[in-house]
Amino acid sequence: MDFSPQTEPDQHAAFAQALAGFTRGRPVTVLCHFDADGLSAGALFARGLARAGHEPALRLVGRGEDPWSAEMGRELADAAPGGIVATDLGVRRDPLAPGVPTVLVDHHVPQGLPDGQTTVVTGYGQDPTPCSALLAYRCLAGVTDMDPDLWLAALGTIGDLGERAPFAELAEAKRRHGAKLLREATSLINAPRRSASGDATPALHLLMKAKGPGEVVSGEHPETAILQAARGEVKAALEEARRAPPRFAGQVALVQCHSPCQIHPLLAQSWAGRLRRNVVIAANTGFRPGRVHFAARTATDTDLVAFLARHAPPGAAGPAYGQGHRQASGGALDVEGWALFLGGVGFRGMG
Ligand SMILES: [Mn+2]
Repeated sequence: MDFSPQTEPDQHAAFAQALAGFTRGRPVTVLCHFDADGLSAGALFARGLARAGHEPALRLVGRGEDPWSAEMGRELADAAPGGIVATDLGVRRDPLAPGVPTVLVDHHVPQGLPDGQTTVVTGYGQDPTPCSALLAYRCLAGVTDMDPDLWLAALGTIGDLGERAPFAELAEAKRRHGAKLLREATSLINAPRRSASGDATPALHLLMKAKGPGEVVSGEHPETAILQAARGEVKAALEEARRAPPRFAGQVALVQCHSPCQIHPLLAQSWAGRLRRNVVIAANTGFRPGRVHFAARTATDTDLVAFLARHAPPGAAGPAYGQGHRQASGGALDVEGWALFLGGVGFRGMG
């Protein structure tokens, strides 16, 4: 794909121009991903657009939902918004809703580039690469006063890139609020995405209510207790899963768990830190009925995307199989496909 990285002035100009093309007098639909970066970006757009005189309508895109699905297309067409802002949800070629002016604000590898009615603001290719919340903050700061919401940009940045990410906005937020408070708020906002329900609605409500990170953690809003419970649930599930010893076939270490929580990436990550000569695969048979979800991580030179492509079970691997990058990949297979995969990797009589 022919793609050249955008500069910050490019991003400002693209966003301002797209916003000017929105139909006034109609609400603006804001679609966001459900991790700390996506939620913070969504809250930033909702707050900033309202301040700039628009009427934002937030729509969280939850676990298992595809913003480019036919269902979402119908929902957007029915809402007939004056414009759409979709953030932290990727960049693809097709329009989200034909005929509706749209801006995609994102930092993942673009899967295709749209034309015409869809504007792309992406951090992809920029060094250092800003996350979605930071892009949201910067885009809106060109349009309205965003200073009171700087902490939201920091939450998203810490969520995706860690508290040492080299951005002036993050440094300023740490100076104002302290790294510890921002870290704790980020951890709470990120908790629901791995819980059994996967429902991040309370996290988004809390980000819309709170005037700062102190209000996210204080407990003065009822959502905080819900987020704490989600975090506790995930922690307990991970601790339980970590007791199972890995099994080995050549270079591959396999850890299995059975949990409704999305703990397989955390489990793979934690074993990859200990088994530094192995490709670690953590499989979760309890996440979706009839499916085996797995995460692969490694500290070795093995390219996991190539490894998984080499071992793809014929006919069973869908589009979600083997995405990601060299050191972090994964997928989901049905039970038969999983048994084939395990056999191919060298585990006999399992599955
Ligand atoms: Mn992100």
